[in-house]
This record gives sequence, structure tokens and C-alpha cells, in this order.
Amino acid sequence: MNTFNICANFGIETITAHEIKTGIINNTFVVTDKSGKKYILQEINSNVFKDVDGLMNNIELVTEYLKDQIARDGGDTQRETLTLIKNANNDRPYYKVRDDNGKEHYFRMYDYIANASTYDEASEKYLFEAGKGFGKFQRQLDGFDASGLIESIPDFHNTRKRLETFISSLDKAYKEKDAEYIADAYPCIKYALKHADIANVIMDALQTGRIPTRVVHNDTKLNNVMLDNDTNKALCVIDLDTIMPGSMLFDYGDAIRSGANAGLEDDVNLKNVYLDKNKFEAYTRGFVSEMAPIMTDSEAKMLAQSPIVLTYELGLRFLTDYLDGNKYFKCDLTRPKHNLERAKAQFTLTQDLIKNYSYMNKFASEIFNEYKLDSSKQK
Ligand code: GN1
Ligand code: MG
Repeated sequence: MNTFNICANFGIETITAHEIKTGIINNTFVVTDKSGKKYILQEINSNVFKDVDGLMNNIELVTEYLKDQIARDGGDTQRETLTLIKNANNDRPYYKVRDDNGKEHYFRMYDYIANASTYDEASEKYLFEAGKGFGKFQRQLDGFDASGLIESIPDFHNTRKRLETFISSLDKAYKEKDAEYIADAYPCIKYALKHADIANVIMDALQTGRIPTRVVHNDTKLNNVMLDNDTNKALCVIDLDTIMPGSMLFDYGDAIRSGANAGLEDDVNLKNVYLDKNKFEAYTRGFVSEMAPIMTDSEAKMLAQSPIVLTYELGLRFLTDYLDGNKYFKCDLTRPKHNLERAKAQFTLTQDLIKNYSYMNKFASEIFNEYKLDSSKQK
């Protein structure tokens, strides 16, 4: 597929294109036109997102709403959220094309946000800002009417369903894969089954109404928030593909999973993988400082449980993809067991988070009380 032709279908004459390799779902490029203006071009993974029209409508609704909120607060609507570009027919915010084999490909373009960066790992100072960025994002969406949103991936953070899917993939793998392929995964399989109770923690609280359903981001990996290069403050939350109703705990938990891991998400040296307490504290402070005014006591009480749930869940997802033959997540082709390595790292982190639960719980509740008190003073 020719990047330059695709950009032309958005009315943009591009002269350079560079791939950005951080996401593991979509394909992303920075492209530049003749005048030097930059854009983001993305091929949407339509194996993962089955209803691209609905997905893009979600992103339009959310970014329009955010732009109103940002303008109301006196912010910069061009830099503090994403700006979609319509296709050259000006009828949709994406472009669809069929390849020679008849497969459909979907592309979208955004304005490029200059002088801002994302980080796969970052210092405590940046984690504090990232926490504020995701917290503020969620607060800005507090009044957003979710009835127009589709579920871009149904049951995305339904950990119980993720566990069921894992068990059926395991059954299938026993029938279809050779014994060695499964034996390699055995320690992970054992871990997943032994800790199955974790899958109920947030789902029970949501389903019984103990915690509220909110509109949340659902993919708060550290590199999904941009920091301004001059101020080093959070500027713009990106990757809006999974904005759907869910729990605030999904966003907090996934951010700790990704930002406060001392190692890499797919670290092969498992000694590197543990909770970095300083990073945990910095992110928690940033996030809670923004969210305390709207966070309920029940949500606050569950903060420390959420990284355990979200890390376990991603471990299950990587392991399931390994058992399915690596169809969902993009893998490093030089690492045939990449998904299994990812699962091992996630379960190693899960175990360390379980070990640190009391500490995390004490810290999170102190911070919540501190900021809750502050916000009630300001009322
Ligand atoms: C995927 O594309 P990216 O890297 O932002 C995934 C997340 C995982 C993450 C793990 C739609 O996000 O759920 O937490 O990889 N997104 C989807 O790296 O499945
Ligand atoms: Mg994503």
C-alpha cells in the first residue's frame, strides 16, 4: 500500500513518511507535505476493530466534546486533543481502500502535534504529569453523554470474559498445537488458572453498582499521553480507539501496570520486572490530584487492587494470543515466543503487585484523603 497515494486521498501531497513503532495494534506514520507541515497517518487494524465507522464516530464525538471543554477552560484546542482530517471527498474522517486480494484497509489522518513527546518509560517527574494528564482527561469527560458511543471492542476489560476466552483457547491449543508449544507456556497457564479469582474483582464491583460506570480511555499505557517539550507538562491524551463506558479503575490500573514497572512490558530478564515504588507514588499523586473531586470512596478503596487486575488481564491476553498462534498483537519477528515472553513479564509483575498490595493501598488512600480534603475546602 503506497503511503503517498493514501495521503492524496485526504487531499494532502506528502513527500516523506516515517513509521513510528510504539503501538502494537495499528500502523502509524509521521508524514510531511511539501510545505514541511506534518501529519499522523494511521492504518486502523480492522481485525481488532470490526466496526471502523462506529469507532471513528466515537473519536469524532469525543474530540468535539473535548475541544469544547478545552476552549471553555481557555486551553489550546489544536494541541490539547487530537484533530481528525476528513478524506478528500469530505464525507468521512477516514479513507477505505481494497488491496489486490480484495482485503479492505482503513486509514485516518490527524494533525501532528509539534513540540511534544511520548515516553515508553519515564522519570517520576514525568509520571506525575502523565497521571495528571489522564486524570484531567477523565474529569473532562465526566459530563459526556455516552449513549452515542459504540463499544469499539466489546468486553474489552471484562476480565472474567478474558479468562473464559483464555480457557477455550487453551482447550483448542491442546487439540491443535504440539505438546512442546504448550509445555513452554505451562508455568504461565498454571499461574493464570491459580489466580482466576482476580478476574472478578472489578467486574463484581461494576456489576453490583458498587462503583460507577464512566466514560474512560481504557488504554492508558504511558506512551498514550504526550508531554509538552518546553513545559514537560501533560499536553494531550492520544490513542482514542477504546474510549467506551467502563471503570476509572481500568485507566488507573493500566497506567500503573505500564508506567510503574521497573522493567519492560516484554522484558526477558524477569529480575527487572517489579513495582517501582517511586514511580507508583508519582503517578498516583498526579492522577488522584485531578480525580479526587469526582472519585467516589468505593473507587478510591479499590485503587490499589486495579493494577493487579489489569496486569493479570494483559498477561491473560498475551498468553491467549500465544495459544491462538499470535494473531492479535504485533510481535517482534525475531522473537518467536514474543507473546509468551510478554505474558511471563506481566504475570511476574502481577505477583510483585500482589506482594505490595498493602503498601499500595495505604499510600493510595492517604493521597485520596489528602486531595479529597483539598477539593472539599475549595468548594
Ligand atoms: C495495545 O496499541 P497499543 O500499544 O496502544 C492494546 C492494549 C494493551 C497494549 C499493551 C486495542 O495498545 O489493550 O494494553 O497494547 N490495545 C488494544 O502494550 O488491544
Ligand atoms: Mg491502543
